[in-house]
Amino acid sequence: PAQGLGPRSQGAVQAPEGSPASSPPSPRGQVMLLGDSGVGKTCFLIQFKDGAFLSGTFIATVGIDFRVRWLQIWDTAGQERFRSVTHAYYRDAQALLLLYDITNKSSFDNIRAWLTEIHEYAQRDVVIMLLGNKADVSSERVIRSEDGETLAREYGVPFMETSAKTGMNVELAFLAIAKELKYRSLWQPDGPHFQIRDFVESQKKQPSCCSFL
Ligand SMILES: Nc1nc2c(ncn2[C@@H]2O[C@H](COP(=O)(O)OP(=O)(O)O)[C@@H](O)[C@H]2O)c(=O)[nH]1
Ligand SMILES: [Mg+2]
Repeated sequence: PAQGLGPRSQGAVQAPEGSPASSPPSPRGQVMLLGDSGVGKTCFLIQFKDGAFLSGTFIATVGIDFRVRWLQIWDTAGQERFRSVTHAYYRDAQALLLLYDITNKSSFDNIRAWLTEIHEYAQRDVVIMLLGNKADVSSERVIRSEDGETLAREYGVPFMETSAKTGMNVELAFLAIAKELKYRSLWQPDGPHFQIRDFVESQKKQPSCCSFL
């Protein structure tokens, strides 16, 4: 399994609205979490940062913003309605983690709208990863793993199912992004090759049961 970003030693930076504008400008890899309200974006970040899962809606309206090594990660909050993310945010992002909830069909159906928006406003070479979150709740699953895979293939983006609760594939998502951004920044014609989709496919874990539902 993938290891190595060591986020837990880093302090959190509280930023109202998760605004990138509140962070000092830097050459960091900027990573933004997107997806409908309730899909688990904030929990996903807290699991990565602290190794903890917080249930409930305590942080529903506040985004968090923190750094891990050279990644700067921010969360969108209160902007999850379609076309409500400030377009400047997209411009600054080098990578986007796009989440849906495998127990919520509309969050999955909205992924196409999110991708349309991303293609309109984000940097052309932005790294996108599609994540089907809450994979631990197999009893309430309404979106099959294959459906996520098919959609991801259609858009040419890597895909995994994740759980902000158990931590499944959470660190891997950031590790894959970090590797891809680093690879791009160091790219040389004869240099080593890195394919984010192959990396994710070779490292990702599957939910323990019922993924064929
Ligand atoms: N079972 C389970 N619940 C989750 C998971 N991720 C988030 N949740 C719950 O889903 C709700 C919304 O999570 P939150 O992070 O606030 O979503 P956000 O609006 O996208 O930031 C909360 O009640 C979380 O406890 C997960 O992976 N598994
Ligand atoms: Mg949130």
